[in-house]
Amino acid sequence: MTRSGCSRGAELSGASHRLAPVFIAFEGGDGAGKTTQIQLLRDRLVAAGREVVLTREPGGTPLGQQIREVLLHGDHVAPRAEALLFAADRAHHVATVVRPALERGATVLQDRYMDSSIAYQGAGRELDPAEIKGLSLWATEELLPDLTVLLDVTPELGRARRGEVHDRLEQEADDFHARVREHYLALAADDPGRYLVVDAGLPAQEIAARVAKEVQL
Ligand code: T5A
Repeated sequence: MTRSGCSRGAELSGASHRLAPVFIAFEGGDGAGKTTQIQLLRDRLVAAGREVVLTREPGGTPLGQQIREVLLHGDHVAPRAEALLFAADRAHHVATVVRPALERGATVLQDRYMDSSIAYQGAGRELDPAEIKGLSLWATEELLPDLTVLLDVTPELGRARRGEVHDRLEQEADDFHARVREHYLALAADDPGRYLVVDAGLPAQEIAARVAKEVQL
């Protein structure tokens, strides 16, 4: 049990998902294909009769949409303020959307979660990743996903897929995105039982089949 009484959702200890995962986060660099994969998995889960909540960070709540606008499309935000705003979005999102969904037995598919902050603000902005992780753990009362699908994308492929319009984070140089990628891979290597790492350059249906197998569909 987590502190909020969710029946699943891994504890801080990082338990691996021996049961079918119900809180699944999708992570990866910009343009990795998260949105595509979440929709494919949602279709399979719904066909299997499961209630699915599809959500995202930043911006999974009305308050979060305002924070998203500031973070992605506003003027310069100092790095520590940026980290706090992502954490504030996460705290409100988990409290009002994610935990209630898990408590009623829904499967939550989430486009980005705390690993995005650890990789982008911790490694990308070169703040301390451990401090950024601590901030998100506090914000979420230590709710970890059962499974994190990491779509591993090179900065070059991500840039090629993103198209012309770039938000504040996407505009960062390739070395920023290279640090993000390396840190994501390090997070997965540290806790292999809770991650599925897939080459984002594979065909979408092949990735979807690997994810479905991991989710026991
Ligand atoms: N951020 C976020 C932080 O810095 N800290 C945080 O704590 C959090 C939560 C969010 C930004 O905020 C940052 C990270 C991000 O920079 P966003 O608008 O949510 O920005 O954007 P992204 O999450 O980066 O999502 P994108 O829409 O850019 O990419 P996706 O969802 O990963 O990719 P998707 O599925 O939209 O696909 C992109 C294109 O590639 C094609 C698709 O058809 C699409 O055209 N595609 C494939 N093509 C070939 N093969 C495949 N396998 C393909 N999969 C998808």
